[in-house]
Amino acid sequence: MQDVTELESELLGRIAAAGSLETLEAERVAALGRKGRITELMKTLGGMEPEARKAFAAGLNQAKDRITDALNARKDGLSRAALDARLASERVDVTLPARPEQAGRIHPVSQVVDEITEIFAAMGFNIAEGPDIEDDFHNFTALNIPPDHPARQMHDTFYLAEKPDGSRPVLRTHTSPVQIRTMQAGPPPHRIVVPGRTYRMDSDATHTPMFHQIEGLVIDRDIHMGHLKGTLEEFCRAFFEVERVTMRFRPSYFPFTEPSAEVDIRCDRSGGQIRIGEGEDWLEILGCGMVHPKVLQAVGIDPDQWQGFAWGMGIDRIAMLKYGIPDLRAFFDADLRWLRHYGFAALDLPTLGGGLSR
Ligand code: 2NL
Repeated sequence: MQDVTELESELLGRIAAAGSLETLEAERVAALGRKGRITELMKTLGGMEPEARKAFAAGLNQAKDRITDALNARKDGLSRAALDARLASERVDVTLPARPEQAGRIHPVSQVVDEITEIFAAMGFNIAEGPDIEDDFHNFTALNIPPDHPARQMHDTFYLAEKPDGSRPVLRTHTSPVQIRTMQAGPPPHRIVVPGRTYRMDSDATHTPMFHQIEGLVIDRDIHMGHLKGTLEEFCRAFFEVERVTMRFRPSYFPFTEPSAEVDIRCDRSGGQIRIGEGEDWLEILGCGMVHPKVLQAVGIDPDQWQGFAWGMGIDRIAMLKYGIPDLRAFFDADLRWLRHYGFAALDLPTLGGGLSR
């Protein structure tokens, strides 16, 4: 029978020499596995005289413990070395400039969202976001949209599968549910802008089933339409990058505002392109109004103490207008040639000081 001390030093030598986790595992199986060399010696204990067995078992167990310790220590060392090697191979110098031919471009929709949020952030608004999948209360009921309103019809709204409680989630048809959630989450005053994706069952040359909206909401004491007009006028000047814009408020109707208005700005359409702030024509850019008392009541705000105004605009059409993009559907084709042409440089973030679209 092989001397245990001799076997131990042989096995320890093999463990120390194992150069990878795979060969180390093979050494473990060869020593301690079911047919391993230590295990085979253990099996001979049964046939020994009691005295001899006691002494041999003690030595064998100690050898086994030392081999187990050596295996674990070697495994730690090899794992650490493997991790170090992987980290070294994955090392990237993030300070290197991007290669221009590989740099991505900012989509015009993202650019316009960045511009608009920059303008309102500078006026003291917070930016709020919320889920694309909404429930009936946040998308409709809280906004004073009654059960028989056309917007709730199956052919206008994307309904998801019925839940166990019988309710049906919807893809939000506007970003207003985010304002509802914000008003539920904390007390007034509120000043927020909400950009995001919205969904309606509509698809033709000028409508896509997913489109982008940005809405704004102000709730405070003694808020009136003068605040609404001043805020939107300031926004238009900044967004269209002109000295003055002439605005026109036309009476309109939304279930969630009273009174409601649509806003047009002066423009010139002669010469095949639209110029903002001059000329004889009008361009509709957004809808707005004073928040309906029923909407305030739905979120537990007392309309006798607090008032507010809100507005909403479509981003996609405004982006086409501002940047002279002719075809809406190309927005969502992910065509790299289109993005290279109409996209914006990734690090040129729009700022009021540095210029929005330069
Ligand atoms: C449009 C018109 C509008 C609102 C959106 C709103 C939200 C709350 C309460 C009251 Cl929580 N109003 N949003 C108000 C007026 C118009 O959007 O033409 N959007 C594309």
